[in-house]
Amino acid sequence: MPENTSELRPTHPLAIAPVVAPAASVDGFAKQFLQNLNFDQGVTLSTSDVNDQYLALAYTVRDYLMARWFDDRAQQKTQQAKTVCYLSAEYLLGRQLDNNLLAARLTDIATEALAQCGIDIDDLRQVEIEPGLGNGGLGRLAACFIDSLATMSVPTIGYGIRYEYGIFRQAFADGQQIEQPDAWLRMGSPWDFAHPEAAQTISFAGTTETYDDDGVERTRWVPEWNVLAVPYNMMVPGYHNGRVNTLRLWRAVATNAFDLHTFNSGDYVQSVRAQTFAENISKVLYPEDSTPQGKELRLQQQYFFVAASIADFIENVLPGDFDLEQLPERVIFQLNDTHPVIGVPELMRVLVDEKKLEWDAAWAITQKCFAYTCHTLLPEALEVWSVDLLGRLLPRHLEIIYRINDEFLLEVRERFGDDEMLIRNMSIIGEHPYRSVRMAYLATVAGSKVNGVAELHSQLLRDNVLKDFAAMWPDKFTNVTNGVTPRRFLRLANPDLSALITEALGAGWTVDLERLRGLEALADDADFRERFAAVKVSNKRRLSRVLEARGEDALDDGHMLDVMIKRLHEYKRQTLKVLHIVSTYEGIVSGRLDIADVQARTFLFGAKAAPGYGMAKRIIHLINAVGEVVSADERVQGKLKVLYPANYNVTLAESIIPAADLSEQISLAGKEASGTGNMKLALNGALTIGTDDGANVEIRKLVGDDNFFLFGMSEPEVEALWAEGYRPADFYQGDERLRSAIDLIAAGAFSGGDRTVFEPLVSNLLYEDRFMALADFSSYLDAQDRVDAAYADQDGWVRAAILNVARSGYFSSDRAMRDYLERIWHATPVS
Ligand code: 26W
Repeated sequence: MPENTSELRPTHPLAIAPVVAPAASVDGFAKQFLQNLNFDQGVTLSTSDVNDQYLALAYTVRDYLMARWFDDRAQQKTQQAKTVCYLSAEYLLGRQLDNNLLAARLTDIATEALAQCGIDIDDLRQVEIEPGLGNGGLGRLAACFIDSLATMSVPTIGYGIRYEYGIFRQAFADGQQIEQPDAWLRMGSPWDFAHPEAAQTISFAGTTETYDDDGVERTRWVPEWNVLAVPYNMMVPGYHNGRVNTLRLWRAVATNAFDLHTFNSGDYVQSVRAQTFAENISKVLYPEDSTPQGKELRLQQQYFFVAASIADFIENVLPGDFDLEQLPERVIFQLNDTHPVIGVPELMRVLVDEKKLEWDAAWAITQKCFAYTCHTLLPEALEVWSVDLLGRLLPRHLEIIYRINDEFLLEVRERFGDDEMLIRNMSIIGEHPYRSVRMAYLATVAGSKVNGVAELHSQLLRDNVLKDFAAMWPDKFTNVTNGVTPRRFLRLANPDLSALITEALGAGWTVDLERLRGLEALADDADFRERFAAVKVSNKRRLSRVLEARGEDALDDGHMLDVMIKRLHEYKRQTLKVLHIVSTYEGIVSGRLDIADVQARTFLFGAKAAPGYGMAKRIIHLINAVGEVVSADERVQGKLKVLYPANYNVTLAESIIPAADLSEQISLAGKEASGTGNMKLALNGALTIGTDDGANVEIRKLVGDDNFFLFGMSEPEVEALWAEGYRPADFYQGDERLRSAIDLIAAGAFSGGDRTVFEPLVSNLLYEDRFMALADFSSYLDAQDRVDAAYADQDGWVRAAILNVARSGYFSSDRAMRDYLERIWHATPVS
């Protein structure tokens, strides 16, 4: 990029003056909006359509945040403060407009200014397509974390991938999931800024060679091909503190996009092959959220964004003459699961091969610069890459990993002697079923800290998954229980409850959620309970309108809203929820249950299944099939209703969560690392029915046993039953309710009498049931009876709901960030 070499110096007063935000007034906003509509969007108000108006509105909100963004980015370059670089392959951001309006205190001004232009801001809200750059928990957590870090004025750069296609759009055909591409960029993306001038060249494949460098033997990588990584910056505004951090997402572009010679030879397809090949890297998000497919493109994606991010930070954030020995003082790279861990050998390559540091010095720096968060307990979710693939795509990195492993195993031998079994178990290189690199082990060896995302999860990491490493480095292991941002999931999603809380406690809770404790006393205040209950009813009405606008059924007044919203996975046990619905239905139609005693319920599901996950897709089919029959059967007199709106995402969650009465957190104990939906629902006054799994344990401890419906085996009980040999059929035989429910499904009651449709699902339950839904069934149904009884006492229920809100302040992502800052990052907010 040519330097600006002219001798000219800015003299015009405006060129010298600092950039100032437009006037934060209705007039100022209207002026800026119309200016953007006319000059940026190129239309007049009268000829503009809602998309033009939405884009112009977005540009206008950006303009108000821009000045602070410039300052914060300039300060980032000059400051001495440590920067948190959050490396995540996923960011489930949700819609940006309202969050940015709220952060910049512009919501009322914008609403009025647009109204004076004859525009209802709510019409523009609906236009925004949420950037679905994530699968589920991990991606949404990253979004909550960067929101908190901005609100807490912590210098942060979120690094990730700007997928052209995000998580697929889910639709149902005959109750079965079908996937459609998520072309989220088609109507424009007003919230990000391309910076091709800061593009990084990312290399792949090729070979390595050693050479003599003034008597020092060095290695260089001779790559075969490369692509350009072009950064797109998104604003991450803090709440009411004026800070604006940056989310820097990388897009892949071909270095030589077009081969004119090949084109002129008439082979048009060949001439652009490089382009399509390169752009494939950031084309689409992998829709798996637990079972890595080990695809080469996925590894390309991981290396692509991590290599670009490390180069960007060293070249564009650090001052030119920065002494890399001091790197750990200036940055912490947080690994959001193992997906970015290839960054470890990449930093080593940069420090040793390019910056010519000694290996040991480079390793010391690298270990201090990385920390690793594990988000799963499922062995199949732990990524491994074959040495064949890694060696072919990143030959130099494999060499570096081998050396890291050799030195690590030497340390193991020194500490624990020549215990070959231990060496084989701890080696970063696994031998079976094929030689592979165990990315979680690499992250653990390289990371300064390793944390789980809930107390139980972190304990299981220490005791099981990474026990040998915890024995070797007990101090390296810690826990930081997840959190969620109260700005999006309470202040924005539930404005009525927010107003009620602010009236009672003042507005400080939005950035200090522990203040919700002040509501405890009001749980005994009948008037407050009444107003709290009224808010829940109005939230249900709002959800009903959202569902009807989507052509779905509305909610029935008087129904308890029983919500299960999360990715579809067998360990989360949506099947157990279906067995409860079928058992209640069977009880009513068989007369086993007196319908008068049955609490009217609407069961609302939201869940996407990874496209390649067959059993998960069958469970989706079963939910829709059961829903169809149960909701339409006269005999249940409308007392049971099943709703399953398609394409569950952040925007839909923001409508469902404030309306929920009951939060289903029913995973098999020891399988859900934490959960975050559980926190959002409790914060919005839903009561939880759940197992002692993940963060449920901490929610139950804080809200109190009386305000939580616990059921099922504990993790040790699960281990014990598994060890003694689990026979699901025994539980089928042992429980008449369970048998009747399963027999109904097996008989084809929900598939037009066709027994074959759900046979695979039924036989899996009876003969395998890896996640023990049958073992926990009776305890679950007993707990559901307790729920019915509790809900019948509305005053008691509302009291418990208020206590859930009051005692959930701990689950703020601000608190989680404070834990990371103190215990892992050793970084501080800047004034
Ligand atoms: C395909 C590879 C893969 C494997 C695991 C992709 C994505 C993952 C993620 C780690 C899965 C995930 O989202 N885990 C969830 O992370 C949340 C945030 O910490 C937790 O609250 C959930 O319990 C956990 O399932």
